[in-house]
Amino acid sequence: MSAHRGVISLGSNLGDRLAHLQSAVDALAPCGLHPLVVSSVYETDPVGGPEQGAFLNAVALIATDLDPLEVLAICQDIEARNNRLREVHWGPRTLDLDIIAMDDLRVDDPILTLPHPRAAERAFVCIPWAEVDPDARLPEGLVRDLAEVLGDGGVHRRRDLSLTMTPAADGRIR
Ligand code: A4P
Ligand code: MG
Repeated sequence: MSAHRGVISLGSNLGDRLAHLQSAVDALAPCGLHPLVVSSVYETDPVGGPEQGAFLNAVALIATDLDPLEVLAICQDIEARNNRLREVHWGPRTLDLDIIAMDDLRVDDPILTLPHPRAAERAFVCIPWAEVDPDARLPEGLVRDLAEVLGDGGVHRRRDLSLTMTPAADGRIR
C-alpha cells in the first residue's frame, strides 16, 4: 500500500489534446504514480493568459511512495516528453500537469505550493475532482461545494471522450 495520496490535474489546449492527456495517464504508473481513478474529460474555456483555444481538462487521483518534490519532477518530465514548451505564462500548452494536493500537506514554496494556490477558484479543477472524490477538501472548503459555487459555465463534460487506465498487472492498488 503506497504511503501517499495525490491529486493531479491534467490540461491540454494544443495539438491532439486527448492524446496528450492519455499519454500522461499512461506515463504515471511506470513513474511510480499509480492512478487510482481518472475523471471524465471536460472541455473548458481558457482562464487567464492570452487569447487561446479551449482546454481539455481532467483530474487523476494517485497513490505513490514518492515525496512531493519527486512527484513534481516526474510531472515536469512527463510534460517535457509531450513537447511542452514554456514560452508564454499561462499560454497554450500541449500538456500541463499540476499537483493539486498531496495528503493533507500544506507547503508554501514557489517551487511547489500545496494545495495548488488557485485550485479553489477553478471550476476546471474542482468539477472533475469532486466527480472522482465527493468528500475531497481544500482549506477553502469541500471541493464539491466550491464546484457548486463556481458553477459549470465554461466547463462541459465531453461524454464522447474518455481516458483509460491500464490496471496493474496483478490488479492491486499500490
Ligand atoms: N509550482 C508551484 N506549485 C505547483 C504545483 N502545486 N503543481 C511551480 C505544479 N507546479 C507548481 O508552472 C510554473 C511553476 O509552478 C513550476 O515551475 C513549478 O515549480 P508551469 O507549469 O511551468 O507554468 P504554468 O502552468 O503556465 O503556470 P501556473 O502558474 O502553474 O499556471 P496554472 O495556474 O496551472 O494555470 N484554463 C483552463 N480552462 N484549463 C487549464 O488547464 N491552465 C492554466 C495554467 C491557465 N488557464 C487554464 C488552464
Ligand atoms: Mg502548471
